[in-house]
Amino acid sequence: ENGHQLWLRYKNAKPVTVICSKNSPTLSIAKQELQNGWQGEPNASITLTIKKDKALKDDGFRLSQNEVIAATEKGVLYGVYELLRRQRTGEAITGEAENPSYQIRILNHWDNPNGSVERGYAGHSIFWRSGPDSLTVTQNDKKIWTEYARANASIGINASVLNNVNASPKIITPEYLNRVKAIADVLRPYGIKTYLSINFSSPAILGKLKTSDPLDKAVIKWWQDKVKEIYSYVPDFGGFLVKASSEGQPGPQDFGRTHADGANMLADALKPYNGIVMWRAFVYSPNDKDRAKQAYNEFMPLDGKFKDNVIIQVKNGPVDFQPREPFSPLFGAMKQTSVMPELQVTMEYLGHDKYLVFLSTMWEEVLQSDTYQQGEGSTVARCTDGSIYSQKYTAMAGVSNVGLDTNWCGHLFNQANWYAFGRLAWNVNLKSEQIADEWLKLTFYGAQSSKSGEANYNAGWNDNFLKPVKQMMLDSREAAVNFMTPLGLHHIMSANGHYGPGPWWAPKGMRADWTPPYYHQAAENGIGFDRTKTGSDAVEQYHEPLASQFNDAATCPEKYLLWFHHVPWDYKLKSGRTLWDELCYKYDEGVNQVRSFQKVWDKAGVYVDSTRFLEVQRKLRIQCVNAGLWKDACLLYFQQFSKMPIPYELERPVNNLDVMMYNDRGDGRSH
Ligand code: BDP
Repeated sequence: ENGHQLWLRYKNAKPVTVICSKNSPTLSIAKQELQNGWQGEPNASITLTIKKDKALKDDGFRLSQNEVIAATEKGVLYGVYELLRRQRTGEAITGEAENPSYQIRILNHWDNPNGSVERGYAGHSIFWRSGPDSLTVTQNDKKIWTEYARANASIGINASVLNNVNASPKIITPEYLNRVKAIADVLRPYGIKTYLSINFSSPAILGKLKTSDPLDKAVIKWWQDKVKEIYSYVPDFGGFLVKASSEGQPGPQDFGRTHADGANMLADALKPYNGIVMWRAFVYSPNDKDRAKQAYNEFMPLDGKFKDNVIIQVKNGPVDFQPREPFSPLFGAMKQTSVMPELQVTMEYLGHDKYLVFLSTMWEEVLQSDTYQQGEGSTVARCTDGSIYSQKYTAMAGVSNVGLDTNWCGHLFNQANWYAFGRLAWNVNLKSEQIADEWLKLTFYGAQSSKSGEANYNAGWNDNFLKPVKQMMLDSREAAVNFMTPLGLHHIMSANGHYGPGPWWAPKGMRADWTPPYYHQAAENGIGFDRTKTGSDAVEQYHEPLASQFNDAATCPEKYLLWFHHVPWDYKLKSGRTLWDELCYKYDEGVNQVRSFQKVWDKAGVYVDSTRFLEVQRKLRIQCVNAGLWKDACLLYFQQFSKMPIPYELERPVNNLDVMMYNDRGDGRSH
């Protein structure tokens, strides 16, 4: 047991006959999956039917005990995976039509051509590697790509961007396109379309043109030719993901043009092939007073100016994938432009491969946030899935956490985040409780109990296992918020590693908006970023009643308090405690929560095979040590400003501030 099988553990399958009048690579996969994983009546027969059905969208399906009906082959495949999933989890098989919430359910791989993965914590890239024969496609490559494709298809993911948004221009040169083609050929039968991130300066760098100005005729022609060339390798190529004029990446602004000029030029080149542009709104410049406002300020004036095959890809929060942020105010505000959420599956700011954090609850919180943009109920989900605004394309992106590690994701429980992303992109209204339940039942299906030594086909279903472990997953994100960034604090991680605590980190000459003190603003008069009307006025970017609610410390949800307000240390919170005391309580609670997860896991261990059990146990220990460091670092550092005692009923810090600061070498790994 090494976790490599993910949630697809086909143990103890029963014989089944599959009837399907058509044949194709996709349908063969569907048949094979049924034969390998059937858990229904032994010797039953099941029919795969492709037919038009008004209630079914392209990828949708309808299930019964012995039939999968869909309008397309892909739909059949999704139906088969759903049927097999239900057989293993024991969920009822009902005849309702099931359709995906978003048309494009896409993973963004931040993989570099040399095989490294930006913010990847699970080993090297599955697509790229360094070395002399780095572009040779091996049997091993194909094997891992097939397994990857299958895992994605099983949860409805139908698109992948194969390279980093900080894109190397060479990705669209012929030698790399050969490999892209090889990957696309493996992904295709699983219903997955291939996309690439491009570098906006490619015309100058690769084509040796004088400029990459999107309005320059030669540049336009260069991209048209390049797109044509790409489609000759990958006839169903999906399109481009673009990070432009952001964090040092080239973009249209280098030439005095707008994001719309840049995006539309590429969109026009892709249009004849039905390709699309996913243009990222992750932009901010060093000099602005409030980084959180900038994407909105730059993009709102462009609303309505984008072509219909452009989607603006917006990170869930206005700053950057923090453990907790309010939703980005761009959701719902851009009314004449297609917008898609970008979630981060890889745990850049949430403990890498070391912490157990089930991200589904965080995404659910964002997706179900009400923007009020079209009255009550205008949730982020409804503003992006086509329910409120008509979008030609709807999509949801997740920054992938997959690498060459045997268990794919570094931490076994990080697999649950990959799973949750796929499930939410398929059904944006699923509850995290349901997703955790499914994942546990599937991931521990047939697990060998270290107590009885037997493979227990009900391991995941045993209430002694399922209930507490599920609760641990559901509590895990709030625990991380508590011991890292409670009450609306954000971006106080150490330097570039974004892992351990670093509220002090501010080297001379560093861009202020890359340092924690910019965000926490701790001083003798209090702590927090003033984004009220008298501060940076970021509240104004939200629709009423949110703008007023966030603007007033008394009505601002406490979980966002220090996001929107600079509050005196003795400010009274709803609990009756002062802000300082509450902060101490939150950090302490976070540590205690992780301690309690250790107990939950140790107790549940008897139902799990020992390898996976021990691995998670080890990681929980690391998380505990780290949670303690977070608490001690933040409390002792902030105490220099609050000058108030840590409430005496709480455990005292056990690490000294000067030692922690000394040990922080900026890579976030020093602890
Ligand atoms: C930040 C990451 C950086 C990414 C950037 C992005 O630290 O590595 O390149 O986001 O999303 O969170 O472009």
